[in-house]
Amino acid sequence: MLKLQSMKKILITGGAGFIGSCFVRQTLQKHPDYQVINLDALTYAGNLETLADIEQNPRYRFVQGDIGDKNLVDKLFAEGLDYVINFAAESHVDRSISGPEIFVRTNVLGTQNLLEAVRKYWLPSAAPASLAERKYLQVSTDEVYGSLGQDGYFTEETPLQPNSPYSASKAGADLLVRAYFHTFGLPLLTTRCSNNYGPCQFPEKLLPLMISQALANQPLPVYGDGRNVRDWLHVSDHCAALDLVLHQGTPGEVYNIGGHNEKENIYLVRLVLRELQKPETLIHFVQDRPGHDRRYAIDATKMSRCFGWQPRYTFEQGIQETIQWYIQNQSWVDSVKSGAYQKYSAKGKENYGKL
Ligand code: NAD
Ligand code: TDX
Repeated sequence: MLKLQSMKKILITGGAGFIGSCFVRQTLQKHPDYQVINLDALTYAGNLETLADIEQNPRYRFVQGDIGDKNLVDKLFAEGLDYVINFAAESHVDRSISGPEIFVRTNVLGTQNLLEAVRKYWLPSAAPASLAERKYLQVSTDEVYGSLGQDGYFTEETPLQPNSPYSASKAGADLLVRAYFHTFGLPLLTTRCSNNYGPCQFPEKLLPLMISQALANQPLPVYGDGRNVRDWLHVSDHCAALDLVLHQGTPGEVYNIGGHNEKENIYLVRLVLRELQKPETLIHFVQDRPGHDRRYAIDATKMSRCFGWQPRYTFEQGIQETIQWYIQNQSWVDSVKSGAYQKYSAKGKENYGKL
């Protein structure tokens, strides 16, 4: 077993969220020679209960804090980081419509703060060889491309045409990554993924919300005509793709990640009701989301061409497993909805004090 000092260090921001927590767990399993630092502000969407099983792992450390906090981010970079992967974000489109400001602060300015630290700590001292071994990966979304008509796919060359404050803030961050690569020659990568599903997703997003409502025999609110299309990918397939890009990707490049599982929302909602043996009378068509993108579909051929990546989950298997997970983990859903998980934050604060 390697000593902690000789291990590689990876900073995972937003590691207490839905996708970040999956990536934290995957990294600890897949890279026994890595130390993981999870920097997360524990907003309403961050939940350490999700990571309770690994909190005693000596290769794992949690730091509660904001990616926009210059002093804190500087301290972490000063410890010597080999990899940084940025999941930290405000991630819900509806919240960006009711309150855009925090989206700009976290998603744009927070990312810029991380990029400044990369510039400050990785550029001046780094010999070209060590710079080449270091990587920063910005986890972005297909929503930056805007909306598709009935046909076609988003490729990495599709122009950015974000339509919501959320997607505009993610696009802003993507453009900063692009600019910091071109201007400063930093080892920066960007991925853009389609809609994720799987365990531990906050129950404001379509699938966990619909499961939770159906289990409680409450109305399932479907926006507009329910025929908007999303391209679904299991969270563990997304994380496996991110690990490949982080280690084998070419700096300056963008990689699209998607599952080729285009489904209308109403199809997914009916599937949930069938699996749970609940009546379709629970479906309530409600007022549409303002600026609601009609269709997303990702062309992920670059990922398979460059790295041989393919999703492991079929849509059917992944959705069934996910529905079962929510049935068996209703206490997790109740806990994050009620905010009871905040008790775990106290531990994080102690950790932060130890910096
Ligand atoms: P999430 O909302 O579940 O988690 C976000 C995490 O970031 C939370 O733990 C939260 O506490 C933390 N956070 C928020 N603001 C912070 C700040 N200022 N400093 C530090 N931590 C902060 O989001 P998610 O669904 O896991 O998404 C993760 C990333 O992946 C986001 O960048 C999102 O844009 C991107 N993405 C998500 C999807 C999806 O379908 N969920 C698809 C493509 C890309
Ligand atoms: O109550 C609802 N009713 C409904 O019809 C909710 C919450 C959503 N919807 C619709 C809107 C979308 O067409 O379902 C679809 C999916 O909605 P969300 O789960 O809010 O996801 P989306 O807006 O597609 O964005 C997601 O995918 C890309 C994530 O939230 C983003 O973080 C990610 O970047």
